[in-house]
Amino acid sequence: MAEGPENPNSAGANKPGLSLHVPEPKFRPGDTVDFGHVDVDAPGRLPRPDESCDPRDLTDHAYGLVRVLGDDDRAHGAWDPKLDADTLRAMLGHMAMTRAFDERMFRGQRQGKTSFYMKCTGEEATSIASAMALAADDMVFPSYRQQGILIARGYPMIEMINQIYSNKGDKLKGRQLPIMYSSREKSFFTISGNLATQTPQAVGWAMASAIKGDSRIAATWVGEGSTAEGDFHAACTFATVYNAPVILNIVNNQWAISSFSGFAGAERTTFAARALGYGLAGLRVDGNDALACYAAERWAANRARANAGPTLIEFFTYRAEGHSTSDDPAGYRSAQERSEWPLGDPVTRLKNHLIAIGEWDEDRQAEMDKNAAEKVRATTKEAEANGILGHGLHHPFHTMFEDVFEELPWHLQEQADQAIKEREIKFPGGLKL
Ligand SMILES: Cc1ncc(C[n+]2csc(CCOP(=O)(O)OP(=O)(O)O)c2C)c(N)n1
Ligand SMILES: [Mg+2]
Repeated sequence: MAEGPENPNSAGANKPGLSLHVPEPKFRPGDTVDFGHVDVDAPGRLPRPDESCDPRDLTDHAYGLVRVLGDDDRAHGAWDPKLDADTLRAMLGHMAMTRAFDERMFRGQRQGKTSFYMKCTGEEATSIASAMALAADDMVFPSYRQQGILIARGYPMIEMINQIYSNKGDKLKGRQLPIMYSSREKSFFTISGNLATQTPQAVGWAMASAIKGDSRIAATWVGEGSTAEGDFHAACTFATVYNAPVILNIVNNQWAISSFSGFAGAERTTFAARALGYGLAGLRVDGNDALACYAAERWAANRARANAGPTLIEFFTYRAEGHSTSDDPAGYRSAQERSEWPLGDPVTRLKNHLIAIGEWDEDRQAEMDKNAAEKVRATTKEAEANGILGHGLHHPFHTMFEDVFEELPWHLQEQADQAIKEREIKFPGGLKL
């Protein structure tokens, strides 16, 4: 068709100019924060459908919020997992330990003992309570903020610290960025820094488990920002097409470093509602309510184990601290957000619940916190004997060329020799390599 005013489809004459919407967070540094726009469901409002239900029966669950713990610190409604007091105390213990661990490792980075650390403050329930709802040998494909899973699964803390320090005790030989753990024994898949790659891997693993007639399911955790990656959508497609026994957990802590969740689509709909379009079961859950996190994950695990289908869970939470030790959130968001966040703190809420049901008190909490800090302190000391950043007690330099080929090919041998020579020039008589 010809260009020009005679063509009704051409640009120009009498047509409104198109405009693009660029999301902008509600609050910037210095702003007063009001979370009045955040819909917070009453605890116990949503029913708990049968695990084998049609995903279409979960529309309310994808837009609402599954909550159990009320402002009265009591458990409410059909999603109450009715855990015994010992299990609740164990859950609180893992959460307290994770918080103590994060505090110490963060300080260790500031002291120059490691180059990098990431805390999960405020998000502990999304990994710990959910991991406790799985079987110990279900395969997990976490992101970098689920250290709570390793703590809940009893992974030795010394191994975590050795990895963070990249020292001679580090089983991964310093080849992974600090905190990118891996444990075959704990069915904990190697963490990758390439966002969202773990999601199709989890689905693929779950498909293989089903093909083999195994009974183990897979679960993955991914940040809300990372759901904008194509990998996440490929994962959803494969999961729904093959009815893979998998749980896709989205941790919506509302920030992706300095980008707010709007850039991943949060202004338009909920992350749980993504499930509807794929025909996946979708649940949106109060991520700071440990009982709700446990109940939702158990529901999804039961569904997967019964071959009733995959589930996508959105844990609605808030990243209480910086993205990592390389980040300063004061530069891009209001400091008031943390205190104004309406869903509170997951550790405090679980503690208050245990107190409300007469199974805990402040003295025991203080003792628990003290013991956690002491265990972390002692283990840190033990790990430091294996070396910290820059003290030369790491794996020998040439090991970076090993473990790929059975025999080192000549060109890599050449590169290794050259690298070692350069290092000797740079640090004459210094580091033993
Ligand atoms: C493919 C890819 N793109 C970008 C990055 C850089 N990056 C690392 S973490 C991060 C933010 C991720 O945010 P989110 O998914 O919300 O997870 P959170 O950190 O909040 O747990 C970005 C952009 C990366 N590691 N990989
Ligand atoms: Mg995030």
